[in-house]
Amino acid sequence: MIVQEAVEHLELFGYCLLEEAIPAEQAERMAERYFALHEEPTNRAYLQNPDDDLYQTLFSLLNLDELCWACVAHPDVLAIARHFLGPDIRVAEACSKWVKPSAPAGGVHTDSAHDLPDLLPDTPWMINSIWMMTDFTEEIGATRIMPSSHRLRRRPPKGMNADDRRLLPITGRRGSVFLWHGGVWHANGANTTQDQDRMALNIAYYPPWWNLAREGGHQPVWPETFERMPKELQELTRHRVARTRAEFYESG
Ligand SMILES: O=C(O)CCC(=O)C(=O)O
Ligand SMILES: [Fe+2]
Repeated sequence: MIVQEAVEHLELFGYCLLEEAIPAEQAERMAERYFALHEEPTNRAYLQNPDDDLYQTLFSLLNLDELCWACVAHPDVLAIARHFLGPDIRVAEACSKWVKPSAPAGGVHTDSAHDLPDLLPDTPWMINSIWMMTDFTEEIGATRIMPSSHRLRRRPPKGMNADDRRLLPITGRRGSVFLWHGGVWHANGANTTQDQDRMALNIAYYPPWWNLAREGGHQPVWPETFERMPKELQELTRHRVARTRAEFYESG
């Protein structure tokens, strides 16, 4: 899908899919690396919820892994995000999301909307993305999205389940990426397989007026990481360089 088509699809349906945006072999290497990083005891501090074994989010990936850098700065993804958020976009966090066999579905939600008004803003406040590091099938826990729900500008009704038939599983081959508007209703699907693991790379883009300190768990870019980054990645992350979360997010 070319960028213009993807932009139109996202505008209308709240999401778009870029198939095989990186080679499958590259995604396989990344998946392998992320499974290992999740198992590393020293990385436990960066897990969103260390008590949830079946659905794991590992923050601080920009520091822990250089393989994700090419995805974060992928030209087509940046062009789509900039269309909605303006030229000076910022990357808030890159994290990996492992859905293990037997993991239940997540709750249906909008993103980064917890302290926004009931009538959600007309202006997009976030474009989120997920890279499929393993093939995404319905059974493995592909993300489910309700098309066009961002146009309602409200949160999903209480009690809406991820298996609601109005939600569409976003499936594709490893190496594909999909993007969505923060206001679209979505959830991770259940992994109903016995032996297949779902691995995703999740990267969130925000406009310059967004307060990046609002999200719990996000980690800063370490100065030594920042120094090694290519210029374009520095442009995207220069607003949150610090050694610890406290130093940056809890100082003001
Ligand atoms: O893991 C998933 O499929 C969904 C993750 C999600 O809701 C998010 O990154 O905002
Ligand atoms: Fe989400």
